[in-house]
Amino acid sequence: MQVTKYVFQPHGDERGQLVALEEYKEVPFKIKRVYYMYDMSPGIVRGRHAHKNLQQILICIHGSCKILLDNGNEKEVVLLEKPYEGLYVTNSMWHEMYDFSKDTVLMVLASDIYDENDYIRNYSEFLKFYGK
Ligand code: T46
Repeated sequence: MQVTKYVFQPHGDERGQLVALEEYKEVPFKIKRVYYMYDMSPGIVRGRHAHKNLQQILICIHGSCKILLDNGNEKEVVLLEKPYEGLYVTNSMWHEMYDFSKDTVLMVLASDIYDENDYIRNYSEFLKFYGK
């Protein structure tokens, strides 16, 4: 299973670190939306869906969390714990985010605006949609 975890280049000096992300450069798509989540309750799971078209990069800019990726044939768990790492989640990946540390801020760069019709929230439908 192909999992792409980007390691972005921080611009560091004695003042601290800065990471810059540009569309079609560090990020392989046009960025049409940025959203982030925080204050996750202990033990909760978010996601549990796939997308029909959306591409995304998940960046844990503070704290840590795990992402389960499932392409319908194989599953893999990825730990995000560095603010300079980005996990590429393509449309065909069922994904679940869990094991959030208390202070996690998970930021997502997305290739399109929010559209509930792009979500596949039922696992059997996901398998069917992608011909698994
Ligand atoms: C995804 C994972 C990684 C909006 O109104 N606009 C938005 O852009 C988003 C992302 C969400 N919402 C509303 C829809 C729901 O009422 O915010 C609420 C929570 O969304 P959801 O339950 O889908 O959140 P997650 O954390 O399960 O999933 C989110 C993204 O929705 C999803 O696309 O891939 O993060």
